[in-house]
Amino acid sequence: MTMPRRLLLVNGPNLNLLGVREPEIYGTATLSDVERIASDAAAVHGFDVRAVQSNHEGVLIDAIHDAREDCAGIVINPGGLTHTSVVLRDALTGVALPVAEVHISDVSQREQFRHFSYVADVAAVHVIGEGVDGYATAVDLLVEVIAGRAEG
Ligand code: DHK
Repeated sequence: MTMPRRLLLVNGPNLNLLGVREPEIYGTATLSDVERIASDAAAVHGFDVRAVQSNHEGVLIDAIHDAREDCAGIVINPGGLTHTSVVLRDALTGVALPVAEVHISDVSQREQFRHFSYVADVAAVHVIGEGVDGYATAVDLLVEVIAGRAEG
């Protein structure tokens, strides 16, 4: 099968509130802005993006499972599930697609409970603390990983 030229973009709980939520931490860009940033970055590489945001863990897991059908990789900001969710991690390992983990804020400089990520060692790419532009960086780096794996 030829490699699908599509990425799944996953944003977890509370990221629908981007733009109004703690702007001093997350900035003023909205979720729509984030999805456009990722789509524009992907388009440069000839990829499109399917975006999902949910406040419900199971919806995110179903979207990750569905990505097996038609996506070459996953860009994910799991929000607070980063620090709590074994099942989200298991979904990512289960589909075995390359993963880029994104955090808008620099979680290493915040509360101790944000320092641990269940996704970190599953992800091939980590972009942390670059604001919403980090989504474009994550797309660029993930496409490199995908291309490298396609070459074998
Ligand atoms: C977003 C969240 O919602 C938090 O729960 C994480 C992450 C950090 C971010 O920086 O994008 O701790």
